[in-house]
Amino acid sequence: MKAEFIVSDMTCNHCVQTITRAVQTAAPGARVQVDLDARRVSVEAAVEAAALQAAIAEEGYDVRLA
Ligand SMILES: [Cu+2]
Repeated sequence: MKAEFIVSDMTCNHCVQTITRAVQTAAPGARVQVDLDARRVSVEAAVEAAALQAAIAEEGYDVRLA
């Protein structure tokens, strides 16, 4: 499954690390690609997009499907 998210308050590499870790905890083995300038997170994982979105939101980020 592939999912694209916009994380509007992802502003620095610390955010990128936090979000990447949250996604990989929710979906072990997930492939995560981040475009910090576009505030975009692309994930390939065997987990539903809603679960990934919830994992990112739980870290305090404003996340929506792209
Ligand atoms: Cu940050």
